[in-house]
Amino acid sequence: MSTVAELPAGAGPAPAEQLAARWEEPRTVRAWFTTVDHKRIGRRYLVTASVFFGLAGVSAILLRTQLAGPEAGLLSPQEYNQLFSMHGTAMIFLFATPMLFGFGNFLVPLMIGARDMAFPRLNAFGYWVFLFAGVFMWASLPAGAAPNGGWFAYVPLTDEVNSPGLHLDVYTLGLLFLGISTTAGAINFIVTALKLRAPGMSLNRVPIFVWAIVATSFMVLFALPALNLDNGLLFLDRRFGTHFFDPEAGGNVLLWQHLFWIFGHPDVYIIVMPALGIVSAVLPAFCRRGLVAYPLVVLGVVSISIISFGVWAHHMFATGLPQLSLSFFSAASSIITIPSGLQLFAWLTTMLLGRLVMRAPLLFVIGFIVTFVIGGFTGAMFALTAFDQQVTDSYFVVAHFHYVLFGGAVFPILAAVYFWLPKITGRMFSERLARWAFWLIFIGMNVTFFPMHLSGLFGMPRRVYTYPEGLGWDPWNLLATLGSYILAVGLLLVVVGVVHALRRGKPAADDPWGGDTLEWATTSPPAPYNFPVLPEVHSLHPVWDPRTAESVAAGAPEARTLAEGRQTIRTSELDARYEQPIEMPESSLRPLVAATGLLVVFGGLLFDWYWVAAGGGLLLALTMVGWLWPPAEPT
Ligand code: HEM
Ligand SMILES: [Cu+2]
Repeated sequence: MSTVAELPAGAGPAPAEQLAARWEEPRTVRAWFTTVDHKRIGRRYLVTASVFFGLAGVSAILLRTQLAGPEAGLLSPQEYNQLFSMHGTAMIFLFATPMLFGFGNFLVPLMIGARDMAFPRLNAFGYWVFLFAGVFMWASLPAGAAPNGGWFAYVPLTDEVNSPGLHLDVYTLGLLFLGISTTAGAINFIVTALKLRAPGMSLNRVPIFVWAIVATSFMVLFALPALNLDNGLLFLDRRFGTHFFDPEAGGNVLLWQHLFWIFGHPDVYIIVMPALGIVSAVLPAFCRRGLVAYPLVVLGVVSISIISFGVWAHHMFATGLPQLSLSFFSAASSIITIPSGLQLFAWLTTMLLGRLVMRAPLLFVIGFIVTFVIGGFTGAMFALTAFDQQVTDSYFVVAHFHYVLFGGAVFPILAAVYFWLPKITGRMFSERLARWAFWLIFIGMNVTFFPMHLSGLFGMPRRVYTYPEGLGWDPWNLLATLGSYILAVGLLLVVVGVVHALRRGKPAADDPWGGDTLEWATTSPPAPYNFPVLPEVHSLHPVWDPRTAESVAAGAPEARTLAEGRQTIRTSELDARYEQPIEMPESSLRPLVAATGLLVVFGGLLFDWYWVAAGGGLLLALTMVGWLWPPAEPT
């Protein structure tokens, strides 16, 4: 395996200094607000999403404490409703996707050998919008006005008659606000991955993680409009008396559910897909071989992203759909196990054929495989309509989706935290702390969620703030609550491990795991310009290929050093043939100002201050004019 320390030397000191002058940011407060560096923005996504995870986790601990025994009085029904709704909404929208987008942000430009995302200012804008939308939603909780209709907010429960107050307006507006960030991020990923790949990185040499982020981004672009439409219509119904969801006036209640799940089912894969991409990135490094069946795995990724748009009604089996629809959606839902199984077998075979190096990231990947398979198994049970109708809205469902989401997202995310921590921070972590964290999380997770299968089969409905004694649910609930405490300790140990690494960690090598993708071909942490010389790619495993090191050695052409300006290379979409250098924007305050304008818009809408909202819109519009104004001719 090539060590990569010698890579920067190739450029010689002069270009490296020139590059630093063009890319480095001063350490000032202003620079903190104006940065467009994808690595800083990626880190911020990771930290912010982790904080939201913490808040949603504390909410969950409160829920579990309330449910530890029958007839407990820790939380009122109103508080319970807000807490479980915020827990679910935040875990899905404010943690899982932003966290994975954070890794995408940090890693995609590095993995494809570019100097930044295609639209760096849009990237910064996306982060600020995410931050503001998250604060917008969480701030409603201490105010007693948090969403309280569950994470999928079904009408008529959530219309203005049945749910007065601001609760659901925070939900609809908060998600519309956040959706702007997610959409911007998705467009940015797609353009970046299609146009900025290093010369020679043809589509069949794109790392699986990048494939996964791109597939996810396409899914976001097709799925999110359905959710936005839903929330827009509900906002109009509640605020302006339209009747989209009101059957008495010719509206349709099920319309909400259809639109929600046309978004909602693909969203499960929007969360899980990048996580699967993480697994495919981590495994090769610890199996000491490339991933088995790369083309099939890519095929799996792409076909999941398509099929998952055709299964949404499996969330609506209990609503009285016609028999033909039931059969269709039941069959379609079963089919999706094929591409998922394909990936599973590719990982297992990679492990069987490789030489396993048991380090913390691999442990989390194995934890993922075990839990995700259990979640997938109960999922296949739900695909059968008859079974679904027995357990719908019971704790069996809560058990199932936590196996899928905790198993399918949190374990891979933790694998990613440990795997890329050395690259992101330049520090190694304590393996011992990481192992303790793994075992506590793995055991805690199973002790929390496995018993819910049983309480569910014994008839316990979800979303109840308490239950009477003697229904056979008590021991399982107590066990689940104890499990959640173990889990919490394990998760805290992850935080301790990261802080410990930052304070005490040994400096990390450029490629501590022997990874095969280009982020390992630069320093840990990477310089602001990522690569002194943009590499040329000749295979699927560029870092294992000596030709990559040659391509950046002394004498590399100026066309790939680009030290003259703030530039990166544009290449063709399919074959990544060299097209031309493109100029990248400087840091700017406009993304933050534009996001602030949006915050004012949504705040104004929330409180009925429409003039304030209009003022925010004006600020946004003026900022955009300045943003899009053609730059002065270079001198
Ligand atoms: C950190 C450990 C976690 C614990 C202890 C936990 C616990 C809970 C509990 C007690 C409920 C409420 C059940 C009810 O009353 O019906 C719940 C609901 C939910 N959880 Fe979690 N959870 C955790 C992690 C996660 C994660 C990582 C995700 C997703 C990425 C997630 C997504 C959800 C969703 C979507 C709901 C449904 C909310 C609703 O009914 O509208 N949870 N969880
Ligand atoms: Cu689904």
